Amino acid sequence: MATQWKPWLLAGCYALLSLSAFAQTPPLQAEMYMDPSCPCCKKWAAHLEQHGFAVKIHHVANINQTRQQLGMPSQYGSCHTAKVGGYLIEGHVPAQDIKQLLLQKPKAIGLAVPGMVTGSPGMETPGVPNQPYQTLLIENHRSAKVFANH
Ligand SMILES: [Cu+2]
Repeated sequence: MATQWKPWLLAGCYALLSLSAFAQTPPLQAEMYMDPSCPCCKKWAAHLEQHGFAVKIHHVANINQTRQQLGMPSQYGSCHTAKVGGYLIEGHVPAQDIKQLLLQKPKAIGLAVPGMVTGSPGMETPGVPNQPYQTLLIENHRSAKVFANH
């Protein structure tokens, strides 16, 4: 039997289409691992949320161990590690760098801002001048290169 013309069905499809067209793009998902007592980690999570990320926080007792388990080389370590789009993001990496990474999709472990740099997102300290820093692209366990200068 031939499919009958069902205008109401078509109207329903258009309604769905226009709904999805006007809906906001889905937020970028970040899974973040941090020590619950880390205030600058929370500030970095807020920074990501301000830039359109949905952040799911996992509290861990030993972030060094978790970082190692996730696969971020410990020499690039900072206070928190996040998983975003198949990459690992270590430390106070600016949201714009993560978005750039997701656009470029290089073959890499992820990005890192090692240590705790004053002035990086979540590490802003009133009265203390911002330090210049670099976001590193961690290619593998032996090599890394500069991804962005800040
Ligand atoms: Cu920190």
